[in-house]
Amino acid sequence: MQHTQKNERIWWKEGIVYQIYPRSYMDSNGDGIGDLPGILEKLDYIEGLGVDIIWLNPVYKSPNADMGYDISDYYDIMDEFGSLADWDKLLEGLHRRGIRLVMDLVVNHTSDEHPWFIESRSSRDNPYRDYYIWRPPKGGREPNNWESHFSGPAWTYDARTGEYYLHLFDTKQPDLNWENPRLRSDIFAMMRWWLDRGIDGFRMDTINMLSKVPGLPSVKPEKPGEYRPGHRYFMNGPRIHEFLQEMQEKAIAGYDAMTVGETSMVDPELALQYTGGDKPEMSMLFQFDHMLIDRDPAGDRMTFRRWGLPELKKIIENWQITLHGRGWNSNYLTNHDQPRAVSRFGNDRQYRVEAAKLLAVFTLTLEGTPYIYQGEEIGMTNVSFDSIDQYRDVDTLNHYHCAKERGLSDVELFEGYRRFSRDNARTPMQWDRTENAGFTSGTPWIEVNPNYKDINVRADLERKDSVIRFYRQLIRLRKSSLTLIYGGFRLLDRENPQVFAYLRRGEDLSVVVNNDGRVDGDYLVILNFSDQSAVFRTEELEKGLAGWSCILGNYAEFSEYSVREDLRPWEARIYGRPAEYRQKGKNQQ
Ligand code: TEU
Ligand code: CA
Repeated sequence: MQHTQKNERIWWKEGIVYQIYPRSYMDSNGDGIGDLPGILEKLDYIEGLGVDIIWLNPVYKSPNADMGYDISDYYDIMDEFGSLADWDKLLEGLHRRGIRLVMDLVVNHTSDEHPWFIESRSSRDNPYRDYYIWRPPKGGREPNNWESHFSGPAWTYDARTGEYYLHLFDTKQPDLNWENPRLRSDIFAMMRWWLDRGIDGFRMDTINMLSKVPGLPSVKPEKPGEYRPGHRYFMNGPRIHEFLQEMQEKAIAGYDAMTVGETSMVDPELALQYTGGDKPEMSMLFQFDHMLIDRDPAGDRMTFRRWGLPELKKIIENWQITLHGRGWNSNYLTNHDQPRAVSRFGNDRQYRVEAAKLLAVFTLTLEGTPYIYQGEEIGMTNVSFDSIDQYRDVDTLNHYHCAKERGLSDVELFEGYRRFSRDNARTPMQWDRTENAGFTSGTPWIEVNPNYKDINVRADLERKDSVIRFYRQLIRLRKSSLTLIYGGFRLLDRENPQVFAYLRRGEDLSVVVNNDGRVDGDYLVILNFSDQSAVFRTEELEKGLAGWSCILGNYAEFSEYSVREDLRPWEARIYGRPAEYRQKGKNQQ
């Protein structure tokens, strides 16, 4: 059923996802922390957006070393967020509105406060010892030279049993040992427990890191005291396909559920194996190529690199074309780990509103499931903190402490954090212009972006050129069109450094459509990704317009039948033409 995937119309291909980071969405009780009752208060708002699926970041019991990605009980809700009863109400409220719920699945690691780890570390012969990855010291040091994603060594020594445990992330996030069949079956049982409770799928955290190369080799060349990313020894590791197929078989099969894997270091060919093979291992995945476009490969995760629009086009084209009809894309420009989209890919000053809308057009007119991250729908921006005390994210804090040891100055470090810190996306949702943006009546766990008086849901709705209303319009347009969801993608004017333009073609849908008399037309999307006006010419339109007319644009005035005038800064236009014109065009040729 859900995993014959190829060529089939399925709800998770046609749905639009809205991601909620609960800690920062809405605080209902004044403790400064967003919570489930807070989300419940906003259900009408969410429904009003027209989205179909909610992805909720982790809400399980957690000491919050990594904001919920360190789970101490998979079967309960963290105290700050509420109770299981609140969660049931949320699910019920969403389902009543026809909105599905996808939960985060964090199974590469647990918290060190999870009972399994407490048992595991208690003695070498504890039955849970093998749920985690323990190794004896090597020459008095770590078992290998892998570096944690959050800086420093990926191993922590535990004096009680005289061994090290592996943690690819924080020291409070020990990696689970997926080689152990008992661990796997406990995880699958937990997944079924949530599915039986009524959820509609999982977003699978760092899912392609589960299988580590046996022997856990060091990265060469080794230098004492130096730690290096061990990616080649655990990304898409030797047993990953086997583990994921087993997961589909033992946890997902039999449920009408979607899965989206968070998979960095995956190219489109590998994505086909994950999402489109004979035994699909997930419905779709998050690829990272466009998330790396502005990072310096010679630097670290906080170092910027200049990039040009043709690079972005190449990445998107590669994914659109390779997966068409063979796998399934997901389209996102930001999430809780990434900078705000409008600050990163757009303009968050003079043209903020135009750029936010342009990026909306981009996300919602590609093939693949679109993801909207909370606040993106009003064009929220990065935050400009200037003291390390204002940051909360373990990733930024660890980076800071390690960099300070190496003698780097605050000035250079903060430039990186203002651009790349994950806290940029984690400042509270901006609801209105009252104190703390209407997020909390108490002290927020992380400061509200000081621009909340101008940028907030209420103010946006009051504007004539509202970003949010533009999103709603676009969402309606997307849902009304099989071409926008399933149509073929053709890049135009590849080298144009300012304009990203493409066709979505109804004649090559990636799915077989029942003959219900609906024939869908074509779309032409033209996006000026720059602060200057731009020229764009295409034969498609030059040839006497051939039925094209402009159906949506992000400037108040646009001329319906022409692209002959220049595009204004960050201008986005969608042209459409009915299927008959395509047929006519063909007959004439
Ligand atoms: O992120 C995994 C991941 O690869 C991140 O380290 C990402 O590359 C980085 O944040 C970009 O700066 C997932 C979760 O989304 C993240 O919030 C967790 O911290 C992490 O897993 C550990 O569970
Ligand atoms: Ca609260």
